Amino acid sequence: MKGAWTSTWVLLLIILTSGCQIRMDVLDPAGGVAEEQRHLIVFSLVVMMIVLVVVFILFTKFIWRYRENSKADRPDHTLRNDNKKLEITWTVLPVVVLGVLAVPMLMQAYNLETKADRDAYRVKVTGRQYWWQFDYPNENIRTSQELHLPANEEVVIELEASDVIHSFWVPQLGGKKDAIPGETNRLYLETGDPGVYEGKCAELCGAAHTDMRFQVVVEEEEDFEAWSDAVKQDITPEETEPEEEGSANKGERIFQENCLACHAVDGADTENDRGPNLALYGDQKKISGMMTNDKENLKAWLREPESFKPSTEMPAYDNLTEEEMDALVDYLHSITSDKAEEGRD
Ligand code: HEC
Ligand SMILES: [Cu+2]
Repeated sequence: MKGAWTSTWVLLLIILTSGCQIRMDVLDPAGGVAEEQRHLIVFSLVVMMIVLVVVFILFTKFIWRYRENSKADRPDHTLRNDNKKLEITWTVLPVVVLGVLAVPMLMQAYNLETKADRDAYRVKVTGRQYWWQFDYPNENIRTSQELHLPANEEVVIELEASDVIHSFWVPQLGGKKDAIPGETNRLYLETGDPGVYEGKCAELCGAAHTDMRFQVVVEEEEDFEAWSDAVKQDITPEETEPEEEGSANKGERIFQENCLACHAVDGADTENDRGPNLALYGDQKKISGMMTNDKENLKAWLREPESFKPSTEMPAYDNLTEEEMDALVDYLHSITSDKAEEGRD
């Protein structure tokens, strides 16, 4: 018995603590669509609670009334269906309840599908094992893992996949939708106030599916424009003489020798896209959508990406010396929008 209590407590502790690490809260909407969806959730919950309460009251009443030794009338124990009124009531009532639930839901689903054909701000999102690629046709740029969107804007996400089926889901912005290879699905969303919202793949797609996370950065129009301008710029560490080559310079060289085949760094939709586009990587909040983008984590990621994302295509660079690794990380972290502005004047 003691063991049972202990495991209950441990389970409770796991449940209570695990939810707090990454916030993906459906009931805390940050945009119009998610808000309507919360109304639907609350509405269905209320309807279902009413049904539940009525059933419980009747249940308790009957248990009490026909308890052992009670003097209640028990005319006949065989089941007979001769009470027309009751028969009709419990056939019609569930149909009415289902109708009450279905009508607003179908209306909203229809409404969202119609809005997805609107002339809203468009982003093409491609799901790939196990990361996300974002193409912005208006801005003519490409980024990965961090989706930037202007605040208070209608957005249509055009969903595609390059390998298997994934599913795009940002709970605080609205519902989820599948990204299917060879097809384009449209998902209508509305952004609200600026903020950073967590997203996740919601369709089992392979060994690292659980960590196929991404962030959505919603920002004011002018910040969004400044960001997209910065992505377009070619940011290189300041030139130094070879004998006093700075760490970031050295890192850039290592990067060009080892990584350029899979990673672009300039936000362009180039051919070398087997890995995420690392445009403005120094500003990116997380590594691979899942851990803080600091020096130690980035080194750990480059040395052994498989330990974070099993079966990822990203090779392990455990052959680099500590100094080379530092240089590489310094370089990646030097690609920031601050540098882009310096470069402009
Ligand atoms: C064979 C192609 C390939 C090569 C070569 C490669 N990578 Fe990657 N890289 C990937 C893929 C694929 C991912 C996506 C992993 C994931 O998140 O699922 C990735 C992810 C990353 C990320 C995380 C991106 C993010 O959004 O946080 C970094 C940083 C990175 N690579 C740096 C490097 C560096 C530095 C090198 C060279 C030393 C390199 N990569 C070489 C394929 C490659
Ligand atoms: Cu996926």
